[in-house]
Amino acid sequence: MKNMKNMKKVDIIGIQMDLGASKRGVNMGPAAIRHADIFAKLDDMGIDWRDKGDIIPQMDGESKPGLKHCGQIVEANARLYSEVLESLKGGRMPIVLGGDHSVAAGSVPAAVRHLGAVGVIWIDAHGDFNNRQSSPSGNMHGMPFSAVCGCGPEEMMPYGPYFADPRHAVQIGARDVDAVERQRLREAGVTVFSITEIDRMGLAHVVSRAIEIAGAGTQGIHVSFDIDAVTPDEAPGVGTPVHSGLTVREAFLAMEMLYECRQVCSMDMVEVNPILDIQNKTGNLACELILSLLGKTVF
Ligand SMILES: [Mn+2]
Repeated sequence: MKNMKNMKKVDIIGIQMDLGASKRGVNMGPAAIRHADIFAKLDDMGIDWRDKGDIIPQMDGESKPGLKHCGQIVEANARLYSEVLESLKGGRMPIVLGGDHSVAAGSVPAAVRHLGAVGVIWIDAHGDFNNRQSSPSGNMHGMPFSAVCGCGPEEMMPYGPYFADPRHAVQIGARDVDAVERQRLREAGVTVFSITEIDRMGLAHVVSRAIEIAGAGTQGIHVSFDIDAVTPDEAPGVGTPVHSGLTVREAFLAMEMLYECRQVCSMDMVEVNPILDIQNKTGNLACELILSLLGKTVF
């Protein structure tokens, strides 16, 4: 493993993407997280941060059958890929503010390109493991986990074979997964800790297993956090809410354990939708979870 101990240099990269989702509004997610005073709080923690601004998708682009807004998503993700790669090369930890979850198809391959083998921990109510054929909607935010694991759609990964190995890919918090998607996750060899396993084994046990699976034999762990993993009573600003999710404390515990493992190389915080939120409750929570992953503790 490359030395990621005390990595206190952080780059914030926003991407105003909402073309992968069915509802508009997550393009304002980066602003919501910034308005939660993320930079003042990073200063308080003594973290050296840079704000690399927001990537804004182009106005027009191609759609393909089964891949809505494919052209714009792939083009914006290519810019995200370059930014994430540049940060990693400079020894800085990229934190990507989405945007819908399709942006992970730009960030994860950059981490793989830079570090070689990278484990992925995907914290989400959904599987995000569809491809063009299996997706019922054609919404590309339901496909990035599949894409970064090399299971398609190929259009989302134009950078070269910078895939995460599904044997080091872990899903945490699933509670709304299509039947075909479930089959695809199994066949790919992704480890899934659904909300039921979390209930049975406890979040701490699940996360320590996830760190073992994603971290053993890899050069780093990419954490992709979809805020809809958290129960919608606590995170109402999401486009695809699913009842009975992670509690806020479970989400913080996951972040604290991921900080302590010292293997996290990069992170996405996605799907904050300010239009659907209540007084930026979800934006504030997303901000605090990022800080927790960077080492903010309660005591
Ligand atoms: Mn997602």
